[in-house]
Amino acid sequence: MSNESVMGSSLGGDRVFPPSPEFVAQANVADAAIYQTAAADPEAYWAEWAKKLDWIEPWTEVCQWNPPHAKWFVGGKLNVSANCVDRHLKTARRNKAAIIFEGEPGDSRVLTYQDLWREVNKFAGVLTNLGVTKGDRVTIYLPMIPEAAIAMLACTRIGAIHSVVFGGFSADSLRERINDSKSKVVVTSSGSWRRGNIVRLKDTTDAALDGGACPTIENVVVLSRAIDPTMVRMVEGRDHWWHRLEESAPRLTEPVAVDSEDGLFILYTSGSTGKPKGIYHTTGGYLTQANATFQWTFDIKDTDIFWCTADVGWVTGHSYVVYGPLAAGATVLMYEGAPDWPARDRFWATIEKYGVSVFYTAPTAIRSFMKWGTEHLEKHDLSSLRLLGSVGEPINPEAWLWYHENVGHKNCPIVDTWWQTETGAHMITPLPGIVATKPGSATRPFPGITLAVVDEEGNPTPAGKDGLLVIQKPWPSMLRTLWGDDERYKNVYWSKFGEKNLYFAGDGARQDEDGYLWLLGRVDDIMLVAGHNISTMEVESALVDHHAVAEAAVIGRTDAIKGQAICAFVTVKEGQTADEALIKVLKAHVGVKLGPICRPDDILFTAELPKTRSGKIMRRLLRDIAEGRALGDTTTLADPSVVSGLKDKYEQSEG
Ligand code: 6R9
Repeated sequence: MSNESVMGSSLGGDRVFPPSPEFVAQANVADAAIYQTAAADPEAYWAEWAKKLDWIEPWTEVCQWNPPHAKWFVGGKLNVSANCVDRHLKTARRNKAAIIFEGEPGDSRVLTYQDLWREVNKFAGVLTNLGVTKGDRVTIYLPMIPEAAIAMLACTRIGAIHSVVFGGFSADSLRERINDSKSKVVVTSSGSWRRGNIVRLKDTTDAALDGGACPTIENVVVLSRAIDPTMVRMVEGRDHWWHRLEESAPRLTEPVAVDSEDGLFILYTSGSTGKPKGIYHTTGGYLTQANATFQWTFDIKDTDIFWCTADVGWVTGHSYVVYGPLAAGATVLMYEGAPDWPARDRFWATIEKYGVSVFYTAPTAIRSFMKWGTEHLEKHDLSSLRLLGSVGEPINPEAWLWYHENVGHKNCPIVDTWWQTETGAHMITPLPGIVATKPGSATRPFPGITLAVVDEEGNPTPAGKDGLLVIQKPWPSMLRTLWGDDERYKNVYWSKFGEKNLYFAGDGARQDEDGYLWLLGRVDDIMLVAGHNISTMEVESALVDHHAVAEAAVIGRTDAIKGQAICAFVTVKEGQTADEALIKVLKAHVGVKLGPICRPDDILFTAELPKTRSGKIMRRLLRDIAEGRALGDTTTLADPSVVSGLKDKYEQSEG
C-alpha cells in the first residue's frame, strides 16, 4: 500500500469550493481556531460537548483508555430519551415538529416534541409491562415510520438495549440477529409500503420465530400498518397489537438513570466473511458525538427541516434520523418508501412539499438521479435547500458536481461525511462554514478526532501517497466491542499495527498537499496491477466521468501476467448505446484520465449492479463472477437476481 499513487490528482481535486460569505456569516461555527483548540485538548473539547446534554449525575473522568477499550464520561448517569425528548418540553421546542412523516402512499403525520414525549412514555410502559428491564435486548424490525423512533427511544427510557434490524432483511437474517443478541421482545409491524406493494414484515417475523427458532423471544409487538388487521396471523400468548397493549399500559414512565457506559444499542453489520458483527455502542459518548456532529456538520438551526434518507436499520438512520436530530431539538423528516414511487420525482416533490432545508443522502442515490435525468428536478422548487450531505461511499467528483449544480443550484455547501457503524458518528467531514470543499474529498477530521494515513508498518505516509486510514485516539462514539465477541473486536480493528494501538478502519486513503483526505474505498477493493496499487474507486470515478456512463463497479481479477487485471461492470445512462465502440472509447477515456496502467482490460455492460440494501456495491461477488467461482454469500443483496444474470452474461462474453 505504500506505492506512489499512479493517478496523481485524478480524483478531481483541482477545483475548490469555498462557502459563500452569506453562508459563513450565519454558520454555527465559522472560526477555524476550533480545530487547534480541539486538537490541543480533545478531552476538554469533548467534555464541553457532553455538558450540553442533561446529566442525572456528573462524570468523574472524561476518558479512560485501556487499549483497545475506552470508557467516556466515566461515572456519569443520564437518560437518552430524556435528552432527546423531555428536555425540549421546557422550551419553545415543545410545540415544534420533532418528526414529520411522509408515508409512501402520501399519508402524512407530524409529531411535535410533546406528541413524541407522550408516545415514548406509552411505549416504554408497554415494554415494562412485557417484563423488559434495564440491559435487556429488544429487536426492532420496523419500516421507516415514526414508531421506529418511538420504539428506540422507549427502549432508552427504561435502559433496554435495542437491536434494529433493517425491514428489508430476510427471516434468516432476522433470526440470526435475534439469537445473537438474545432479545426478549421483537417489535414489528404487520406491513409497510414499498413501490406500491405491501411488504409483509409480520410474516417474515413469523418465519424467523416459528418452530421455536428464537428461544429467547417471549413477546412480539405488532404495529398495524398497510394490512387489514383481521388478515394478520397472531400467535396466542406471543403476539400482541401495539395499540391494544397501549390501552393497558401506564401513561407515564419515568426515564431511568443509565450509566454513561451502559449499552444503548447493538447494530449488526455484515462482516466480509462469516457471521455479522454486532457493533456495540454505549450511552454518554455516543449521544455526545451524535449531537455535536449533527449540529456542526449540518449547521443546524431551529428553523431547519432536516431530511436524512437513510433507513433506521443503518447506523446513519440511528445517528442522523433519530439520536442526533432529536438530541439537538431539530425537525427531522422520515419517508417510508422508494425514491421512484409513484414517479422519479418523489424526493424532489417531498423537498418542495415540506420545505426541506438540509438534505443528506448517499452517492448511490445521487447516481440513480443522474441516470434518471434532470427533468424530474426541474418540475420542483428546491429553493428551500441550503446544505447538502453525502454518506456511505466515496462520492465521485462527477456525482458531486451534478449534486452541487442540479440539487444545490450552486449555492449549497456539500458535506461529504466519512464514518462507519463502528465510529457511531461523523469522523471526517467539512465544517461547512469553515472548510472549502474539493469534489470527492471528505476534507478533514471533525474537531477532536485524531487520525492519519499510514503505511503497512503504521508510519504516516507523505502527501500524495496511498495508505491506510487509522484513528489514533479514542473518540466518544466509538464502538466498545463486538457483542459477545471481544476477541474478534481486538482482531478486526486493533491487531493490524500490533502495539501501536491504532484503530484500523479498513479503508484506503490519501492526504493531498493541503492535508485534504481522499477516501479510496475498502482496502479489500484495492487492486495490484503490475506492481501498482490501483483503487477500484478511482477507476470507477474515471468511468463515471464519461457522459455515457451512469454507474460503474471495478474489480481486480487474477491475471497470470499482471497479477490482477482490471475488470469493469458498467451501466449506461438512458438513451446511450452500450456497444463495442463505447467499450473502446471508455478504455481510452480511463487511460487518458488515469494513465495507461489503469485502462480496464474488460468492460461488461449491465443494467444493474449488485448492491447491498444500503446501496454499497458488492465487489466481492463481482470478483467471484470474474474469476468463475461459485457465488459467495448473497443474502445481504438488495436483488439477488442481479448477480445470477451477470454471471450468465459474463460467461457468455468470455465465449
Ligand atoms: C456511515 C456508513 C462504512 C464504510 C466505510 C467506507 C464507506 C462511508 C464514506 C465512505 C468514502 C464517505 N464510507 N462514508 N467512503 N467517503 N463519505 O456508511 O457506515 O455502513 O458501516 O459503512 O462505508 O468504506 O468504511 P457503514
